[in-house]
Amino acid sequence: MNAKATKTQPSPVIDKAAFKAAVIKHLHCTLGTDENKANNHAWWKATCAAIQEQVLEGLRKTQKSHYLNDTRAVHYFSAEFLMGRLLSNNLQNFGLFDVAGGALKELGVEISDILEEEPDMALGNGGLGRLAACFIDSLATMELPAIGYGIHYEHGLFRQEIKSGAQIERPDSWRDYGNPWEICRPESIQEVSLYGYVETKYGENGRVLKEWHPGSIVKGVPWDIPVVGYEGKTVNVLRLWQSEASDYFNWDVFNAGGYVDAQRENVQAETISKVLYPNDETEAGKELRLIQQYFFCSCSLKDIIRRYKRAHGDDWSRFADQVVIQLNDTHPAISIPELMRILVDRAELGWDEAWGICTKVFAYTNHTLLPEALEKWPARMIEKILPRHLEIIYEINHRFMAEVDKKWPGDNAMKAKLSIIEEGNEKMVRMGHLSVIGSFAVNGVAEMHSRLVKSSLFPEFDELYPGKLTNVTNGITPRRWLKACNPGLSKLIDKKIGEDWPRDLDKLQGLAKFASNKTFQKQFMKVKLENKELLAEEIRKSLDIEVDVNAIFDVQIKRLHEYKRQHLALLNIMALYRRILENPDYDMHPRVFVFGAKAAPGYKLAKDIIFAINKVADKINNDPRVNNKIKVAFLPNYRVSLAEKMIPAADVSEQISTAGKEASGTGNMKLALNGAVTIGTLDGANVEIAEEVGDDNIFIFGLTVEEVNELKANGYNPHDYYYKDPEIKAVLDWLETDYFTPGKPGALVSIKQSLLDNGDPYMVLADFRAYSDAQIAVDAAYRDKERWAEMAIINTAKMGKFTSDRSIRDYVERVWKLSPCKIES
Ligand code: F58
Repeated sequence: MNAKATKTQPSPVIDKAAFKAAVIKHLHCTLGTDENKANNHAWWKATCAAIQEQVLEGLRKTQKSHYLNDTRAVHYFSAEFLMGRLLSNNLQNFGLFDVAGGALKELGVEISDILEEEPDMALGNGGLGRLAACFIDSLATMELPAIGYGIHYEHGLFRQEIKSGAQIERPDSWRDYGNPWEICRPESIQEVSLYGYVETKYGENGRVLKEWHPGSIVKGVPWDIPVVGYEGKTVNVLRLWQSEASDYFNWDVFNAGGYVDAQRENVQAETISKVLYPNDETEAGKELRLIQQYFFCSCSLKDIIRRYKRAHGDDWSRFADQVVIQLNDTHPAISIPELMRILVDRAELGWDEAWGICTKVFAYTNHTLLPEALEKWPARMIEKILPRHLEIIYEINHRFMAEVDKKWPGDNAMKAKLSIIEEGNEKMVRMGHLSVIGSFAVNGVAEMHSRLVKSSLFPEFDELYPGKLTNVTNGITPRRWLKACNPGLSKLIDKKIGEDWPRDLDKLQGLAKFASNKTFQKQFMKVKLENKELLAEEIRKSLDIEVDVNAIFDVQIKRLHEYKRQHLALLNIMALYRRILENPDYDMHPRVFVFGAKAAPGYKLAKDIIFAINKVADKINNDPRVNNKIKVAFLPNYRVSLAEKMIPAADVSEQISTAGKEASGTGNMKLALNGAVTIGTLDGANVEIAEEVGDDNIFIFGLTVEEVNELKANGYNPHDYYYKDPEIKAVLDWLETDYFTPGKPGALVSIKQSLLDNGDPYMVLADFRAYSDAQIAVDAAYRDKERWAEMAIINTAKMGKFTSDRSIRDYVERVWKLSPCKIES
C-alpha cells in the first residue's frame, strides 16, 4: 500500500505557456537569435534567462526582507565553492522542471540535451568545496540569512584528459561563452592593499598609531551568483571576488610613459583570481595563494562592514550580534588579523575591545588531520605581503602566550607547542593555531574526526578552552544528490512515502518497512538497472567499453590520494584477474569497477596510480580469458555533473581510506542515499553510516584507528605481508613486469616501490587481505537478489541524518545562533 502522498512539491510560479514565451523572448531579445537559428547552447542560455527572471525576483524580495528585519547573518568564507551546474537545480527548486521540459518540447528541444550544454562551475577541488555548495543550498532552503564569500576564479579545477592512460591537465574555461547566472556589481567594488611598509606614529595621549603604506592596491569586483532555496522562497547570494588593477595601480609608471610596464602590472593584478590551485590535501605554500586568500577575505570583510554601517553607523557594539563568519578550513584565517587591523587601526578601537569582537565573530571548521595539509606561512612572506598583519599576529601571539603561561606556568615546551609561531630555520605562522585562538567555536566534520581533533591535533587547546572544540557531521543536499540526479528513484519514493522528503530527509525512514517487500524491491532495483543502463551508455560513449548492466557496478569516485587508497582497489582487481587466469572457472559475479578521480598535477604517485588503473583496465577489458567477469572503466574528468550520472548507478560504494585519515567523506553519503552498499573502513563518516544502516547492511573491514596506531608504533613492515601472502607478492611483482605495459617493463613500478621500499605509509598491504575477503562477501551478498535489494533500500532509508539541512541545523544551534527570516512577497 502506498502512503498518502503529501503534496509539498514546489508549485510552479508560472505555467508552460508563460515559460515558453519567456524562452522565446530571451532567444530574441537577449541572444539576438531565433527559433530556427538557435543551437542547443542558445536554447540553454535562453532557458537560463527565463528562469533567472524568477530567481532575480526572489533575490530582490529576500534582500529587502533581510534588510528590513536587520537580520543576523552567517558569512561562509571559503576559497572554494564547487557548484556544478545550476539550471536543473534552479528549475527543480522553483518546481519548474516539468514545466520547462514541456515548454521546450513544444519548441522542438529536449531539455536533457540543453542541460548538457552547461559547463560545470568547478571552483573547488573536492569535498571541501562541494560541502560549501551543499551548505549554501541548505541555508537558502531553510530560509536562513546567509552569504557565501569566495573567489571568482577565471579557471576552475583543470579539465582532465587521459592520453595513453596518463592524466593530462587542460585549462577549465567555464565562462568562455558567458555565464547566465552571475551578476556583476561594480557598485560594490572594494580595494585591497598589498606590500609596502608600516609607519608608527603617536596620537593623542601617546596612543601608538600604525599606518600601513601599501606598495600596491588592487580592485575586487564582486560577482553575485543567486542561490535558490527549495521551493524558491529565499534566494541568497554567493559573492565571488574578481581581481582587477586599481586606478592608481602603477599610476607613476603609467605617467612616466611606461604603457607596456603598466599593462604588465595590470596582468599581475588580474592574476590573483586567475586560477584555482589544484592541490588536494597538500598545501602549495605559494605567495600567490596567500595573496588570493587575503584578497577575498579583505574584500568580504569590507563588504560586511559596509552593510553593517549602513544600519548601525559607527556603533561597533552590535557587530558581533549581527555578524558570524564561518572559516571553511584555515584558507580564510587571515581574516582574523584583517578584522583586527580594521578595528584597531581604522576604527581606532582599543585592542581588547577589538579582540572581544573578533572572537565572537569567527568560527572555524577543520577538514583534515594530515600534517601536509595544515597551512603554515613563512613569517617573512607575510611580512613582505602584509607587513601590518604580521605585527598583529605577533601581538595576538604575545597575549596568547601570557594566557598559556597562566595555565601552565613556566612551561616553555608548552608555549613552543601552542605558539602561533613555529620557530626553526624559517619562522612559520601556523594558521590552524591562529584560527583556534581567534574563533569562538572550532568543529571537525564527523564524530570520529572531531574526537581526533580534540585528542591528537589540538588536545591542549581543548584543555585551555573547554567546550570550544565541537563536532558538526557533514551532510549533502538531497535536492541535488537524489531528487535532481535520480529522478527515477525520486518518483518511486514520492509514490511510496509522499513528496516532502527533500525538505525532511528523516522521512526516508518510511521506506524501511518496505525493504523486504518483494514488489517494492523489484521497483527499486528496476530503477537501479535503468540508471546503470544510462551509465553504461556514458561508458560506451566516453571509453568505447561495453559493460554488462547485470554486473555489479562498483564505484570509487573521489580525488586521487594515497590515503584514499585507489591502489588498494587496483591490487584487488589484479588479484581477481590472476585468479581467473589461474582458474577459468573462478566463481564470481561479473563486476564493473568504475573510477573517477583527478590527481593534483604535482602529485607524481597519484598520477602513476591513474596510469596503472588505465593500463590494467586496457589489459583486462581486452582479455577474452576474463570472459567479461571484470571490466574496469576510468571515466575521465570527474566532476559534479559526472558524479550526478555515476552515483545513481552504483551498486557498491568504495570508501576504503586508511582509518583516521579521511576526515568525513561526503561521497559515501551520496552513494548510500542512492542505494549503493558501502564497502569501507571505520573512518570518517563511514562510522556514522554504519551506525545508521546497521552492520548487516554495510561491509566494514580493515584496521581501526587504534590498530593503525598500534601497528605503526610497533614498527609496521610491509615486507612481512609481501612475503607472507603469496597473492600480494604475485600482484606486486606483476607491476614490475611489462605485462600491462608491453615493451615498457617497470612503467608501473613506482606503486610497488611506495608499498615496499617507501614503507607503505597508508598501510595498503596491511588491509589487503581483509579488503579482498570483504569483496568476496560483497559478491556473495549480491547473488542473493532479494537480500541485496533489501540492503540497498535500507541504505536509502537510513540516510536521513546526512542531509546538509541537519548539518546546518547543528551549526545554527551550536555555533551560529541564527533565526530564519520569512520572505515577504
Ligand atoms: C575534505 N577536504 C576531506 N580538502 O578530505 C573530506 O574528508 C571531507 O569530507 C571534506 O573535506 C568536507 O569536510 C578537502 O576537500 C581540500 O580539497 C583542500 C583544498 C585546498 C588545499 C588543501 C586541501
